[in-house]
Amino acid sequence: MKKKLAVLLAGAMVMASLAGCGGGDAAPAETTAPAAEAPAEEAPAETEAPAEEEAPAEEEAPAEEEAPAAEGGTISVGFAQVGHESDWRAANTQNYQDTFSEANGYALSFVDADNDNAVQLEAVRTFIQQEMDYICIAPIETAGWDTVLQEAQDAGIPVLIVDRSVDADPSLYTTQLGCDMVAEGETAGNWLAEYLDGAEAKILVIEGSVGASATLGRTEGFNNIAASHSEWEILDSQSGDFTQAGGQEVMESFIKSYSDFNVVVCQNDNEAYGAMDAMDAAGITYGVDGDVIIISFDATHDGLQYTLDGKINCNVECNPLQAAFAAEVIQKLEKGEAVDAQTIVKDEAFVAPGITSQYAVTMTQEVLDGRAY
Ligand code: GYE
Repeated sequence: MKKKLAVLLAGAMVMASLAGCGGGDAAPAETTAPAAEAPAEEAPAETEAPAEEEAPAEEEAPAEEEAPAAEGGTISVGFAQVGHESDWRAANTQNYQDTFSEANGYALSFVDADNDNAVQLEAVRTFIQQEMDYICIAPIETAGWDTVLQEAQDAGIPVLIVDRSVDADPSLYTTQLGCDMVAEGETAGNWLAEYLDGAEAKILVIEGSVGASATLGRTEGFNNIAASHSEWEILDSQSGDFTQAGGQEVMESFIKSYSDFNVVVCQNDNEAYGAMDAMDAAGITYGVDGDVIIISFDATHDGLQYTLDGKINCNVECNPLQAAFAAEVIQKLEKGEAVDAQTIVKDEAFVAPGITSQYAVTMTQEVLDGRAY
């Protein structure tokens, strides 16, 4: 089914939802942001904003299997993915491919941009030319999106900004969904403050890819907490590009430059694996029984295994299973329903056995067994 729909961006609905992941908890958030109205062939009569619900305790995440298009046709979706830099990304890609399957009524065109902005922009322009019904973009960087988003809007194609965010005017896209990266950074900082309990910290940060909202947000959040700890010193902060090789390389250079540090913050699990390799090679001990505290992000299966083993002290989750939320948005738009401007996929944090925290769940084998990615 190929239909050109007018995207109506006027009538602002004021609601954003906080969607649960992991365990599937979900609760509408208070956040207010203008939302795009559902595309419709004719202007819908003033759509009533859904009533702001009380936070339901246990709302299920949207079902993985979405019904095919209302009119029985196939819905074409172009997905411009960041790349394949991490385990998180591999799980996210797999989840989109499983959810936007032919069996579920979709024709998914998938482009792996290999962390190259130009390739990603080109992919989106190709999707516009191909008159996709919907375009999903997991933006490599926050900057540089205005022109192409305007082109998509002019072509009447709804755009979902997924996983990461952009700094473009929200009226240029239909919705954004993903984890709250600033909150993740703050969780890491709050946990460290609780764990150190006033002790000094000499901190090295292995950041993610330059200009990515995941990097900017996690850095900002951690720094928000560090700002109120004069006993903490951030010695250095360098990009490891969200890869294991990048994490290892940055850690090797940190080890050459700094002889006195006791905290390494890795902005994803793969970087943490590289950093651990570099510390192993240099004879530096880490984790609950070591000299260096390791904080990581993502909480993928292997990252949680290291947390359970006490090698990573604290691992802040970012759930990659987000495609069901995108499918839910598309199904609503297909039915002419209004959608939320933003969906925040909820995170948890996990700490090694022996640590108890108000900010994180203590790892157990059971938690690890429940982690599919
Ligand atoms: O943390 C990292 C991936 O954008 C949240 O990108 C995502 C990040 C994730 O490469 O592993």
